[in-house]
Amino acid sequence: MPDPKQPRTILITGATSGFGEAMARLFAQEGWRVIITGRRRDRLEVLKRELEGLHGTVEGGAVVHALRFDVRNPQEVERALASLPAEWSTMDVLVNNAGLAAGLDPIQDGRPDDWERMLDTNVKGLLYVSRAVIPGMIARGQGHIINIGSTAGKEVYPKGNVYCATKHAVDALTKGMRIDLLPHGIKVTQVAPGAAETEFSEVRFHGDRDRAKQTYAGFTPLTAKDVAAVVYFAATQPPHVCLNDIVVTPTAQANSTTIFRENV
Ligand code: NDP
Ligand code: 8X3
Repeated sequence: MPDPKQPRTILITGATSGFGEAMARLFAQEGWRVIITGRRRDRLEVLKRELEGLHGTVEGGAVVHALRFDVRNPQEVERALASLPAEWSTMDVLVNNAGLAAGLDPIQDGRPDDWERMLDTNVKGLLYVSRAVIPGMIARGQGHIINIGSTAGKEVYPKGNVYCATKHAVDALTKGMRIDLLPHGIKVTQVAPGAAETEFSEVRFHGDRDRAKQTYAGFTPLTAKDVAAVVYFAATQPPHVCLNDIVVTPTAQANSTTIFRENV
């Protein structure tokens, strides 16, 4: 059971933008020790400096530790996590957030390199990071894994094919992890957001900002802060409470395929 007097430690994958960055800001503000990760070293360094400037240190130690790695590379993942100083290596919470969509095409027109990026990041990357973190949680007899799924993991939408498949996999892996980790006192939660305006659509449309903007035309999407608040809520329940699965959408969105857009 976590000692309520000790600051808690969270590792967030994909903290260089969007949900992960908003989570890093919120957890640091609330006094957590935050391990931020991603591939873009410059962004990690800027965020670490900013959060330490805002929140100083926790009990004489730094409030943020930055780790650069690509979740798709199992050796990089292992090396990065093994490099953590002892005081950072006892994570209370892991958020598997790093992920992306690449392309929005009918299956017959999909690009295999897009498929590989999505499968390698959203499914295999989540597994590699979890595999590196879970043994420590088992040894400590406690921990919490929060997987960022999607409404795309609940229902498939037109042209969503492979992205939806990866998020259905996250849904299944979350359930499987919860069963397997039950005897070890480890909580496993899925947070499954609907449409949220981050860098997600710019990445999906290979940098086409105008097309990305159209994704959110005529309704108010979720913000990264909205999703961070839900993750924080899940992470701060009492030890005997596990939120298994949280679907959060904009008010204008009913499910993966139904968004009410005004004047569009
Ligand atoms: P962003 O594009 O803003 O952020 C994605 C993050 O993932 C970045 O920090 C990026 O960091 C990181 N990332 C991507 N690929 C890798 C990789 N190979 N290795 C390490 N880190 C990686 O998108 P969001 O914040 O919106 O997305 C976060 C998660 O939420 C994703 O899993 C996404 O599928 C999911 N989601 C998004 C929704 C939305 O509408 N926005 C809705 C539902 C779920 P870097 O490039 O520095 O490596
Ligand atoms: C992101 C939400 O609807 O673009 O997972 O797939 S959606």
